[in-house]
Amino acid sequence: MADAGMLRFHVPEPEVRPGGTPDFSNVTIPKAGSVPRPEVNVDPRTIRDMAFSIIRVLNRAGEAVGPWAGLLTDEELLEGLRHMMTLRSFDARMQMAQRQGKTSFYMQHLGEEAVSCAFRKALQPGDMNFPTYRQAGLLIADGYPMVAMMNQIYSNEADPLKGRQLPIMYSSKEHGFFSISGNLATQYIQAVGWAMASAISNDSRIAAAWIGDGSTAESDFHAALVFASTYKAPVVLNVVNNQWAISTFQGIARGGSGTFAARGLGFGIPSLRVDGNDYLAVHAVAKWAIERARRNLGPTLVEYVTYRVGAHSSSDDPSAYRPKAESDAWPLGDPIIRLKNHLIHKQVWTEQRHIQAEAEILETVIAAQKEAESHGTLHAGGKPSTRDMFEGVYAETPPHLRRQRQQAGV
Ligand SMILES: Cc1ncc(C[n+]2csc(CCOP(=O)(O)OP(=O)(O)O)c2C)c(N)n1
Ligand SMILES: [Mg+2]
Repeated sequence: MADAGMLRFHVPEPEVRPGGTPDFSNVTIPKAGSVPRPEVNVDPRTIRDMAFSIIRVLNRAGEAVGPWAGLLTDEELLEGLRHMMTLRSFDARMQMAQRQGKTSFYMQHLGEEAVSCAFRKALQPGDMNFPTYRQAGLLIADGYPMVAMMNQIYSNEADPLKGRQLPIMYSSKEHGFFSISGNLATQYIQAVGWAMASAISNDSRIAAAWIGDGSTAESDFHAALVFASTYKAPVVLNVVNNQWAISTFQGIARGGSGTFAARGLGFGIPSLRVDGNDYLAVHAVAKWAIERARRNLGPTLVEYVTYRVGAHSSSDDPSAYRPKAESDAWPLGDPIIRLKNHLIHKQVWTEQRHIQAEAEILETVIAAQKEAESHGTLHAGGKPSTRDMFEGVYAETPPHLRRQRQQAGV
């Protein structure tokens, strides 16, 4: 006991640093189709091992296999592919627009497109997401106009939020997309509260909470689990584990719990892990969890195992903290390529049609961008009125704001 009396604390270290060889050998990937699909009213105590596995549908050959397969038609899968391709194309154009000085800030979804695009298709109109900045696929897959998203990014005269939010922090009640909070994790407990309110008012709409791996370290996450489990709130508790929280690897927030899903077990919440780069698996698990919420069976925690291929945001340079080739080494592949290969395997898609679709989608995105830019960009063209700053916050403008508005002459 040489150390008696000398206390230490432990700081988890990532496996690899820049310059090192990427290593994901510690990520255990179960075979596609190998995880059973329990009934939605299963006793949570009997499926605790699901918090340590990964539900997968698409195998390496591009086949959909196992008990979670078979929920989507070819048309729905083709539509899903189009949504993911649209999001990727949108991201590329907006990232470029940021570099051109047309907006101050942008955040991409590269590699994570399946999570939000597939989840949206499992929801019903009226359900409410409490998203983070990494779920724009919820809007794209619900048909929210790209022009409106771009107007928000440019904070121009047609910005639905009138320049009052950081670019990419969209909001659309009609599309079930609650205003994004820049203060991470606050939306998690709000989602549980919204779900409880929906139940209190005998409504049928459920809520979906969203959080990143790093943000689960915030106390709001844990408070949300307390309320969700105690009151069996009709909510799906989503954790998107994309391995990174800016420059902090997921091991810091995960700490001693084996997985993020395992955090739910102490609360008696059924907790699943799913291959976040597998459109079919994400959709099937989302459907399962959403059905549980809708049938008053309580919350489900879902961890999406994925990888943030791009930089955290337009202000970040990942080469400072992780090997450049790390995303290539990620064992779950790319969500678009995997769905594309599946559809080619099913003979409803071809390489040629894919290339053609890429070009068509890019054209649509560019057309939307032209339209948005006709309403202004960060430094050029139309802007929201200064007056907007004073409106839409209070039902009745308080005297001190009225005075300030008069002083500003608007
Ligand atoms: C309460 C709070 N703390 C810190 C930040 C700064 N911040 C913004 S994004 C981010 C990383 C979040 O990582 P994660 O939750 O894994 O989500 P990801 O970006 O990977 O999707 C941090 C620390 C913040 N916005 N709010
Ligand atoms: Mg993260």
